[in-house]
This record gives sequence, structure tokens and C-alpha cells, in this order.
Amino acid sequence: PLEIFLSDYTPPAYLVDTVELVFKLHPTATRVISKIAFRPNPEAMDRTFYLHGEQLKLIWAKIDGKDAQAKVTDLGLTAQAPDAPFIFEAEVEISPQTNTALEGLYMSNGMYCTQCEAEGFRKITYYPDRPDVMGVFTVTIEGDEKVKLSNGNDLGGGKWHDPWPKPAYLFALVAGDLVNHPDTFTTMSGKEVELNIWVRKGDLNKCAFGMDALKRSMKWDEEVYGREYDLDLFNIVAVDDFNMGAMENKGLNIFNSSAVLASPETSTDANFERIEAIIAHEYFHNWTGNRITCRDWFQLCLKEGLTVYRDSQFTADERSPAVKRIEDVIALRARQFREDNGPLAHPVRPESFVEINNFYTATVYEKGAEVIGMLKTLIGDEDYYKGCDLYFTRHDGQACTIEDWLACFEEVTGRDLTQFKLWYSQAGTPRVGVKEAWKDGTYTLTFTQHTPPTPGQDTKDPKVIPIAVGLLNDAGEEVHATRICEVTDEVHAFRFTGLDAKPVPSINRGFSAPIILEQDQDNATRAFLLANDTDPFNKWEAGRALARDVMIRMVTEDATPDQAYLDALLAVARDDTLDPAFKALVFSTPSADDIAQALFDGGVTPDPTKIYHVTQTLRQSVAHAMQDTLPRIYAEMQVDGPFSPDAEAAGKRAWGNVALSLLTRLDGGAQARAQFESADNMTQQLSALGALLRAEVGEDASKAFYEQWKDDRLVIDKWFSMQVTYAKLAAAPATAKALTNHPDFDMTNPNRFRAVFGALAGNTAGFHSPDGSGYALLADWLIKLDAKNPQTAARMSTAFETWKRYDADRQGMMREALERMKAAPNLSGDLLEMVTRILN
Ligand code: DPP
Ligand code: ZN
Repeated sequence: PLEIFLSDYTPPAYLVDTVELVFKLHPTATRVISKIAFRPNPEAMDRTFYLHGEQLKLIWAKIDGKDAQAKVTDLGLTAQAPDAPFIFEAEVEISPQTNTALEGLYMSNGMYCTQCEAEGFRKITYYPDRPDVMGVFTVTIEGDEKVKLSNGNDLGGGKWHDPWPKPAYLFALVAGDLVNHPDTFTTMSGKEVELNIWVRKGDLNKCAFGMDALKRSMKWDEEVYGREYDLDLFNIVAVDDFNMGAMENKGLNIFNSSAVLASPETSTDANFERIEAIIAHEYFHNWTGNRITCRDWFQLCLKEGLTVYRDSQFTADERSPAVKRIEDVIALRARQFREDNGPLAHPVRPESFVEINNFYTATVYEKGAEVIGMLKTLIGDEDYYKGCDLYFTRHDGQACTIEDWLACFEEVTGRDLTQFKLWYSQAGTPRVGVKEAWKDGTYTLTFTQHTPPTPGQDTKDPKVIPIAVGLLNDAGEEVHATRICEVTDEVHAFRFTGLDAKPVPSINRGFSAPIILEQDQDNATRAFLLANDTDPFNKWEAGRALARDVMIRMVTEDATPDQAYLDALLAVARDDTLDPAFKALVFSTPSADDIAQALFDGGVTPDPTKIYHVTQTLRQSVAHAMQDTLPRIYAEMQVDGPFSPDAEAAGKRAWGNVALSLLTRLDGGAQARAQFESADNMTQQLSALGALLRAEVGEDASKAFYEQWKDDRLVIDKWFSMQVTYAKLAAAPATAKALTNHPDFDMTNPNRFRAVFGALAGNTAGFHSPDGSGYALLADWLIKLDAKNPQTAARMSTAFETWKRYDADRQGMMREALERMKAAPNLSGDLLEMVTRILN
């Protein structure tokens, strides 16, 4: 496999003006006839005419009407082309039905659909499949399918025209027996846009929420970023077999059905929130991704980091900013910190790759979004939006780089962003230490920064780190409002003057920088901040630090659960001024994986079995400490009236279900069973089932759940996943294995595969079961899946990325599983790159 380097970028030899495509659909023999107008690129360094193409059967190819005398390999086509504009035409044959990789044109439940990002278009026809080649597409779809869709405007009769030049990765085609949920949106300049969500007939009752989320997203992007939609039509299609969450194809977004279909009976509050965020994300790509795209795939964070940042702003505005921030940081630590502190660490803008599909990572997306957030913090809101406006105006219609993006902000602020750019080029999570000093009314915080080595990067330069700091007095009043300390050196001190007494610092408020803060803080101070901090993120963070410390001492010193922690939780539970959603987050303890990483960082080899027991003991203690309060909380959090997925109602359900899960530890499941039986929405039903399964009294409920929902594949995904998630101690591998024999298990459906094996990877005690059965089972199935769907297999191999944390026995077994995958015959380049990087 070939490694590709950012530093080797060269402009394309030829550019494309127009592309005409005719599709003659057939499950195993679709013909694609292309007519592409090329012209020499004046900026190119050579005139090699090369088109990408994989798994295509070339029927014929012509240049300016004459046989092109094309030379074809497994990867592409070359031919002699003129040093002047010319027309390339070709006919190829492809087989959508047998395309189980779900890249290019494939079939899902009898319907044709496409996925072209990053490099799927080359599996449809010969083309310069790189994002810096943009063309105007006209598409004709021939076939008996009732509905035939492509990008842009509908010219009728299966013919489509997209007036906006676009790279091939944004091409889309859908054909099948679909029905639509229609609506309209009037843009800020008064243009009416037709909106549709296309689904299979039985799913028409699950479109209303997605449509509402789409309209709110369109409005929000006008109000906050001044971005208006630019076609008369916006289509969304739900597809069951899909590798990602969704795809932002111009005017024709294609969604994993799990990321768009919603109803109260079948979707949890978390599903509603995720669907709203993904709809917004794909819609926002219309400007940050489509109108302005990436020059090359190394620049992926240019569109993804920015668009994740934009969708997080949207969710914060639509719901609760504090809750959204806390949720994002939990996810960032769970996925991105884990990646950044292991063998797969890479910069937000990677410098090389073998398979670009392996770089749709938490680092590119979530750390990429954190970098945008830091930029906004450093330059302020006003200059941030000015810089964005300049970016949209200056680069509309272009394929850009991170340099182009940063230059806009340097221009509006006059600020040199050279040091800031290190956030894009240096991998690893910075460790920031802090020491305090107090003298004569002056309080000094001295920060030190250091980033551990990551693969290929042994030493790191100091970054610019915006750390938001506020100060409180003993009474819990704020004596110094939040100030941004811009840490730019290895050691950097900041003074706060004119104080009456030594304050209590609240550092990295709002998680203003994605760092690991190494702070000497005792549990009394943490409890104080949990009770008093005026910054909601740091209020939660103090509780989390307290819980982490308690759990670590339970693991390493066999300590009993700390009374100070239990008292602090009780105080939070009883504080009527707090948002129920926030309380639920305070009660969520650090995950087993978090604790394992924290132990490892502290020089202790984590034992997943012990962490499991500690987690159970702690929850049991919390339940006992709260036993008088739980019934009242549970009763107060019942939401009357018709279901609404809004943040307030969802928050009450979340907090009520925390109480339920604790109550189940005390009442043997009576209350949970009652809720399971009477629930009229999935949040309540699934929470009750989870509580019962965790208490090991859920077998009957699980059977009933299956019977009730066996015809709804998205709910049955949850059923598969729940059983593995809640399998006790080392039971998860056997549970997962048994589920692969269930008639409804289908490895070719990524959602179903992830439901079982994503849950296995997420069940820390089970995956790391001492006999190695978790490792062996996952390796077996990744090898099997790789033969059909390399992209999803490669992505799920990250379950092994933490292998060096563990004891010699476990390391040995994980190494063996990785070596076994590496040696498997015909392994894909995708999975090979991942296991090789993980092993190194
Ligand atoms: N569909 C993926 C996303 O929106 C890749 N663009 O992030
Ligand atoms: Zn995206």
C-alpha cells in the first residue's frame, strides 16, 4: 500500500468544466456513460492524463470522439490527451448488488444509493477523483424505479442538473421505491425551497422531527453565520446500510436511517438530540464543505472541524449550552483523548496516510472543532464572525487549505497565528500543570505545558493555550470574573491583583482548551467548586474529578466510597436551582475506560475486573446514601402529557432515570418493571430495560422487548446492543457470540454489526475478559467483516488501540489478535494500515 504525503501535493494536470453522466441501472450490470469536458490546468507541473477508477469494467473510452487507446490498471486509466480543451467519453459497467463495501454505487434493501466521500466516485466511473477538481454535473438516470434522485435541480424524467461546480465526492444518486415527507422553507431573501425526506413507505411516520430539525438548521445558519441555502430543492434520503452517520452531497444528503428516522415510541432522547445534530451538521456543510471545499484530503478538518463546531453551537443554542459542553467533553475524552494518547495519535491535519477513510477520526472531527473554539476564544466573537465572512466571500467556489482559513483571521485581527497553527500540526494532548502563589493581595498562577511524544513526533513546541480562569472567595462568590490566560510559553505566569484573601481558582472554565490539567486539588476544594462554581462546566468538572479520585482510591487502596463525595452528590440532588439534565450528568460516573486511562497515567496497570467491581460498589453506595431521596426525585421527574423531545422534558427524563437506576439497586427492579410495562416512549422503556438488565433481572423484559419490536430494525439494533452493554463482568464475549447466531444478526449491515461489536468494545470488563475471549472474538469478526466492508472493519479495530495500557497477559493476547488480523489472507489496505499502526 502506498503512503501519501501532504508535502507531495501537486495541482491537477487537467481541470473539469462539465460532466454528463447517464446511468442505466441494473443490479449487477449498471452501465455508466460519461462525457467530461477537460481543459489543461495552467498551474499544473505536467500533462499526464490520469483518471482514477477501481472495480470498473471499461467498455470503451474516447477522446474527442476517437478511441482513447486507454491503458487501464486496477487503480486507474491513462491516455494521451491534448494540451488543449477536449472531451473524454467512456462507458463502464459496475455491479451495485455485490458492492458490500458500501462505497460508490450500491444497493440497500432493493434501493440504489451512493457514498462517494472520500474516494468512492472512482468506483462509479473513471474520473479525476480528488476534491480540487470541480465540475458542473448533469445526470440522467434510466430505470424502472419509482423515484430517481441526484444532486441539484430536477429537470424531470430522471434528469438532474446541479449548477454549482463540485468535487466528485459530493456526487449522489438514489433510485428506488421511496415516498417523501415534504415541506418548504423560505430563505432570508424570500426564496422558497422545497424540502423532502425520502424513506421507505413504513417509515413515513418517522420524518417529522428530522424535517423540523432541518428547518431550524436553515434558519440558524442564516441568523448566526449569514448563510443562505442556494438551490430550489433540498432532499434527504434515509438508507439502512451506511458506513457513516450521513453524507452532505450537494442538495441530496444521504443519511444512515438511524441518523434521521425518529418517533417517540422508537427513539430515545439521546437519539433525538443526535439526529438533530447530524441533520444540522450535514446541512451546515453546504457552506463549510460544499461551497468551499478541501484542496486535498489532508485538509479534511477544514470542513469537518469547522462543521462540528458549527453544529455544536447550534445544539447549544437550541438546547442547553452547559449540558452540550459537558456532553461534548465526555465524548472528547472518551474518543479523542484516547486516540491522542495511543498508537493512532495523529495531528488534526495529518501529514501522511495510506487510506484516507482511516482518518475520519475523533481527532480530525472533535479536536478539529476544539481548535475552532479556541480560535474564537482567542480573537473574540466579533472578529471570529468577521473572519468567517471574509472566508466565505474570498473562497466561495474554491478548494482550500488550513492556511487559507487562518489567513482570513490573521487579516481581520492583525494577529500572527503561526504558533496557533501548531494545534493543526502537532499531535498529542498537552499536559498543563499549574502552581499557585499568594502574597500581599496578589494571586499568581504559573502554568507549565508539555505534550508527550506521539508516533513520528518526538518533541513538541509550546502551543498557545487559552485557559479561562475565574476566582472565588471562601463564601463561593466570584471575586474575579473569567479571564483568558493565554499560555504561550513552556512556563507562563499570570497575576491577579487587588484581592482581599487567597481565592479558590476555577481553571479551564468551559473547557476552554482541550488539555489534561494537572492540578493539585484536594477533595474538599472539589466539593466546594461542585457546590459553588459559577461556571457550569467547571462545576460539573469538579464533581467528575472528585468521582475519579474516589474511584481510583477504591481501586488502588481498597478505600471505601468517600463520604464527602456522597454528601456532595446529595447536595446536588437536593438543589432545586439546578437543571435536572445537569444533575444527571453529575451523577454519571467516569467510565471504566476513563478510569483505566487515569490509572495508567498514574503509573498503575489497570485491571478491568477490579474497575467493574469498584463501579458497582460505588453505585450501590450512592443508592444507599440517597435512598430517602430517590422516590421523591423519581416521582417529581415524571413528565405528563404528550411526549416532546425538547431539552427540558428530556432533562427530566434523564434525571428521573438516574433515580430509577439507583432505585433498582434497592427494590429488586419493581419500579423499573412498572416503568418498562407502562412506558409510552423509548426513553422510558429502554432506561427501564437497562436498569433491569444491569440488576440481572431483565431477562423477561428483554424477551418482551424483542417481541414488541422485532419488525423495527432500528429498535432491534438497540436490543442487540443492550445485551452486550449490560453483560456482567466477563460475560460480554459469550453474549456477543450467541447474538451472532441470532436470525436477525446481519454482518453486512453496519448498524447491526456495530450494535453487537461496538457494544463489546465498549464493555471494558467484558472485552478485556481475562481469558482473552473478547479479543479473539472481535478479531475473528473483523477479519470476516473486512472481506465485505473494509471501512467499517478498520474503524472498529480501534477497540485495540489501548492495548499497551494493560498487563503482560492481556497485552500478549491483544498482540496475538492484532498479529492474526495482520496475517489474514487478502486483508484490505484499510484494516492493514490500522493494525500496523496499532502494533507499532
Ligand atoms: N458524512 C461525513 C460527515 O458529514 C463525511 N463528510 O462528517
Ligand atoms: Zn461532516
